[in-house]
Amino acid sequence: MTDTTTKRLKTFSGVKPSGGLHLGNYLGAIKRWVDDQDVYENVFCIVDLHAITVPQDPVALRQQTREVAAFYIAAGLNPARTIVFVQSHVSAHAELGWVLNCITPMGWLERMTQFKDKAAREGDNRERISTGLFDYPVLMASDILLYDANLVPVGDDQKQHVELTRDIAERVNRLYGDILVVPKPLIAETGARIMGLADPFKKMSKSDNLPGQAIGIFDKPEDIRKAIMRATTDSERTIVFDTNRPGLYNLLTIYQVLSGETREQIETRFEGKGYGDLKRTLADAVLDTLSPIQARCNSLLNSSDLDDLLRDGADRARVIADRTFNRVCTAMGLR
Ligand code: AQP
Repeated sequence: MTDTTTKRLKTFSGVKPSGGLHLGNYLGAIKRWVDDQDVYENVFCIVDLHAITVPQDPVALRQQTREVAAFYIAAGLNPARTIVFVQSHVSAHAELGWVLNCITPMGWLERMTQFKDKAAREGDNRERISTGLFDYPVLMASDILLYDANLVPVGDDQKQHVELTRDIAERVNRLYGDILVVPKPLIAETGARIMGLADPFKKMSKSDNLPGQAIGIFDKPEDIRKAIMRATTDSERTIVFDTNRPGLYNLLTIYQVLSGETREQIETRFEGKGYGDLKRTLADAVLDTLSPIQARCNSLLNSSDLDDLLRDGADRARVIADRTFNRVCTAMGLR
């Protein structure tokens, strides 16, 4: 379907409140949403229904949901221009999710690498894996399709799920007429896959408990500095962007996204210098970025304004989502 209601392209994306936000979430997703905020018409969500695909403590989930929302706004999303809301507050997400379940073949979900990775972590204990974890890419398709999003700004790990969303939308359009906008993933050239600091072969992730692996957005400055100073590198001497040196490459990539400098400028800056210099400069850059955001977050978390903003965001999102859901229901004979 071609959307003619607005001149600006529409975006939709979200973050799961499944644990502490980390630098990868910020650099791979949220920072880019903020940077491009005026280019697109945006809807950004805290996807709490995705978080419950693995067990969550209710008190912690509520707190994490508010933290993600506060972080969006503290990082620079302007709720007057951009719709920010919590997924479970708009019932059409789950409703369209069910309808799309009935259209999506199991085989498509069995091919999703993120499910295979997460299921593999449980080993033989398949009883512990929820149906929701298997099925969550369909709910993600519902999230995106409800807002007629043209573009989905995500990190590299979500690309396959956006491709699945395209397949689902195309199938619906083939079966029921041209009723859904087919979206595309929007993935940054730099920073779309921030790796762990301790093990740079694994992506930085909320659910990874390896000490020093992730930089938590709300970590104390001394802990952030310590994690960076202890980051795994190698025994070579030059500081250059080399994908065969994954620890160094990752640190330089983080610095590149934060500083906005080119690779050439960065290599020149660190010519003749050692890892200690690079790590100290990087730690300063991370703290310079995160400290003011943390301060703004803390004041939002202590205010009821945040809850009012989320209520307003859900009211605005609901109008759009219900319209799309009704369009699908009508086309399928459910109205
Ligand atoms: N390491 C990363 N580098 C760049 N981008 C990343 N994203 C996640 N990790 C990195 C992007 O952040 C957005 C929100 O991710 P999510 O909360 O939906 O879940 P995820 O991708 O599964 O992230 P985590 O942190 O690894 O969560 P857990 O451990 O709970 O599964 C997405 O755009 C994602 O691409």
